[in-house]
Amino acid sequence: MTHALIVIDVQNDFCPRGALAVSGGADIVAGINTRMADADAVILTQDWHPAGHSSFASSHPGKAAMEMTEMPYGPQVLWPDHCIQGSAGAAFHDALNTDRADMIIRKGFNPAIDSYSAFFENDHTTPTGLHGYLQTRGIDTLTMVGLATDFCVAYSAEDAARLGYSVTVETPLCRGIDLDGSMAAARARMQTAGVRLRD
Ligand code: VGL
Ligand code: ZN
Repeated sequence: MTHALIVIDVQNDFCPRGALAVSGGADIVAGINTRMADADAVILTQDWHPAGHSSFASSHPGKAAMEMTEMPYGPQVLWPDHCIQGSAGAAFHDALNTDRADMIIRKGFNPAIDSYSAFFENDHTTPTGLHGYLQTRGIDTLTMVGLATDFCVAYSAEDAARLGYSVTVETPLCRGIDLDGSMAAARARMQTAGVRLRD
């Protein structure tokens, strides 16, 4: 068993005062740093959008943030502008121990497709490359923590379980957005996919 800790999107824009602040987002950072000690590998993900990204409400005239739209790949929540490449909001939280990371994987850089999951873009087809990286390192067991529980953490965990990894989400080291029941729905989907939720 070779075990990786996958730290999802612990970035300023998902923390208090950020553009898409997740309630309590900064409270998990110290615990995540501690959790790094017993992992064989630590991987960080970084939401990394070009300006004018298609997931931004500002790119859809007449639409407001948190409304839905239809994309060629299915329904999509429209977000406030966030995690713009190179911006302070896209940087990791200052207190996150980024030195411990073996790899940082960026996602959401394709202007036309959002990417919640660390494994596939939201078309569920375009790979990010993380699966290949984990396979070539012989990593088979994943612990996931970070932001947001009901979007990027959940999508990553579901994809990982479907790809055959043994996956645990440590919910005390995650925080969620909870938009229209998205937290309960995400928890149910993760469990159906075979993800272990450690509450
Ligand atoms: C996320 C919404 C948009 C996340 C990223 O990290 O959960 N949510 N982009
Ligand atoms: Zn995003």
